[in-house]
Amino acid sequence: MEKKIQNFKDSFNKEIVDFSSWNTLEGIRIRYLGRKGRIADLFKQLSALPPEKRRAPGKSLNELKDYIQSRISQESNRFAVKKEKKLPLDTSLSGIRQHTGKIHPLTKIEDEIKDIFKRMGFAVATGPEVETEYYNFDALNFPKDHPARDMQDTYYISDGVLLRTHTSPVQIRVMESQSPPVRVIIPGRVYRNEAISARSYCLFHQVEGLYVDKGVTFGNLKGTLEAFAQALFGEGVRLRFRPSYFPFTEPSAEVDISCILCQGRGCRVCKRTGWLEILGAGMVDPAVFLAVGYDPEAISGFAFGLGVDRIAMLKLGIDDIRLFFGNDLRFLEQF
Ligand code: 2NM
Repeated sequence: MEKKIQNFKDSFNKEIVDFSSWNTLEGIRIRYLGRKGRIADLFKQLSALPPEKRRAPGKSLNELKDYIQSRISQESNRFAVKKEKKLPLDTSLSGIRQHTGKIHPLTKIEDEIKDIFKRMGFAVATGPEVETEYYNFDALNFPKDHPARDMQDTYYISDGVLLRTHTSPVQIRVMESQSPPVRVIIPGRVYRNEAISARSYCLFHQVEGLYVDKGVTFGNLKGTLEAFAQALFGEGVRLRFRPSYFPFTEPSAEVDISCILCQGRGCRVCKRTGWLEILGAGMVDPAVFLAVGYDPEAISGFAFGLGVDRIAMLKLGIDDIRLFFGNDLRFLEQF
């Protein structure tokens, strides 16, 4: 019995030295340690011996089993390392794609708009998206019964606290904190309870501007907006001012640019008018200056507001505003 055990150990040692692949290592394991392998066979022979003769060979057999197990796991570890090191580089395999982050199309257009006004000397200010009714409406000369204040149209957080419907409250905050001259733009998210469709969403992005100083005129407003529109849409773009009404400006205007898709000839996007409405603007109402403690007899100013989402849709050829908020890479990767 002891002799058999020693013979198996010798033959095992010979086999384990020159195995050449996983298959033969696994073959060796099965041959020696398998359920019907040589070790199992020896255990069977052992149990055939009378109990008093089992002790010594039993001990040797268990030692052999442990030895074989540890040698096999040693070799299999070494073989795994060898395999890793020796694998040739397969240059025909496709690589592991690194997804690079991108700037969101809305952010891109907002950055372009900000850069143009910065070059004209405007500072950039921001403020809270959760506002008080005072900053969002009262200080901006919205009468108490104005439809925009309706519970149906504005998201109220609690009594007198709401999600801002425009970035104009930040203009109030800026004017409260400094005296003229003021030359500032305010980009940011705003919220309105609209029926959601391809053209309107419950949140969108604005850039509003404010310029207050001695002797600021409507002519200054026209020149500023024309320079802005030509920088954003190209030298050839023309502007059209239509009389309008806003509570915080008097006089007020809606501002159109000549259609950037058909150059004003008339197409589907401009609904055959040749014009696209992109801005609201006007001369700041004296009531707003009084609310922030400015003297409307001493200074004047203009203000304007534009929707970043709509301009981004026009410039990038996007036909559904909801795509901006879907967080869908198939859309976002295109810009
Ligand atoms: C617009 C259109 C016209 C505006 C006015 C003011 C303020 F604070 F000076 F009164 N902020 N924003 C304004 C004026 C905004 O957006 C379509």
